Amino acid sequence: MKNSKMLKTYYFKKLGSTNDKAREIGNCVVIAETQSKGRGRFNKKWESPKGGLWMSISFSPRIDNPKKLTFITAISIQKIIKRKFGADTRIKWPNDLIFKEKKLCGILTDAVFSNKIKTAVIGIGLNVNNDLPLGLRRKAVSLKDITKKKIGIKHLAGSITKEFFLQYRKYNKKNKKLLNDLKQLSDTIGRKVRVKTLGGSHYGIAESIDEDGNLILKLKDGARKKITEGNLYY
Ligand code: BT5
Repeated sequence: MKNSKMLKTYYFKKLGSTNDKAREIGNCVVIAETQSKGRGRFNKKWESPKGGLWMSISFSPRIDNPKKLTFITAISIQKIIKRKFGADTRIKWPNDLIFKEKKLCGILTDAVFSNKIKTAVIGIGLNVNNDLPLGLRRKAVSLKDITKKKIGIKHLAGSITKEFFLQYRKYNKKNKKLLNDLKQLSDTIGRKVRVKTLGGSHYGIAESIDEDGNLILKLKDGARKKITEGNLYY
């Protein structure tokens, strides 16, 4: 499945999580007005009030690394936001789109593995016309805040899906190009960061992203540490 035109889009008023529904239906796009169990990585809560874009794309990719599907999605949304609204967003490793230090969009790629990925579900949480809960206002932002305009959600979702498949085809066999483009748009490379992983916290300079999409941290003593996943704090 490579063509967005082949995917049917399903709209719901309310769901637990669009990722779960998209996995259940398969080969589709699912959009919900609100989610009661919207989730981020490590089962963190994703706030999904009315007015935001909460969507998932489910398909069988040829790319067998979920991180890379997340990167392609982030690059696609970055491009759409630049093209439509003139706003420059940057990509915070591994799955956020940031505007002026605030989180505009988060991506959660769930993959069902065999020895290659069988099905991937790419969940996109993009703050559009929605208000943000008080607790998030210092660190999150919406397109409404940026553009001062109300934005058509369905149309935006269509543009994102189309752009995603365009970029997916472009990067399908071009790993180097994907990582180079990602680095160009990276908000993370060069920054002093703290990474909280299951194994503990690590401090260092985010030096690079390796060919598998891992973050390479340069530690105080000059040694390199490969970070496969974790929460990043600047
Ligand atoms: C993410 O996780 O950023 C991935 C979010 C993916 C959400 C989409 S919505 C459609 C689909 N269906 C789902 O159930 N999920 C996907 P992570 O990097 O772990 O970030 C989670 C953190 O982001 C939370 O702990 C909060 O601090 C913050 N957060 C929660 N809701 C937010 C929001 N609406 N806008 C900005 N930040 C938010």
